Amino acid sequence: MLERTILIVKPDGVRRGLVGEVIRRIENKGLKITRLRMIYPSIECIEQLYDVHKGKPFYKDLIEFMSSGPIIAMIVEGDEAVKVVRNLIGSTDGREASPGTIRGDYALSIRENIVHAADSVERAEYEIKVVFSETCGDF
Ligand code: FUP
Repeated sequence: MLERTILIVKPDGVRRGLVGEVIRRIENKGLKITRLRMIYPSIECIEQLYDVHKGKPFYKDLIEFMSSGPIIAMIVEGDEAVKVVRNLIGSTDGREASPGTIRGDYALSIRENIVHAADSVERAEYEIKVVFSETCGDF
């Protein structure tokens, strides 16, 4: 089933120069990047992106980290793109993520884990609306 999802290179991924590496893996897999935007996101935008985590112990640090610098947001399309991209990024904690995944190969932290991707078709549509809106941030 053809799907679209959102993939974000987080501030640590941008700072570490991993944008090209993330894009290469998406393209090598055969997925298509149909939109791409660099944004310095506002706190409000990140709060909307992570609305499901509001109230959790790590929420404040997560919001602070995600709005600490520019991010790269992409819309990625392909057969079962939601699941395929989630498999490419690996599990949340970089220390646990399998080698061969983006987090498994580049992250050693649960917070600074290089990338974000939506976990369902419904969340993808919601997150695309949030991040690709004019008010998410500039440049
Ligand atoms: P994921 O969908 O893999 O990005 O993971 P979650 O939705 O569970 O978590 C979203 C983000 O919250 C993670 F990328 C990093 C942060 N987080 C923490 O900082 N500490 C935690 O214990 C869990 C998540």
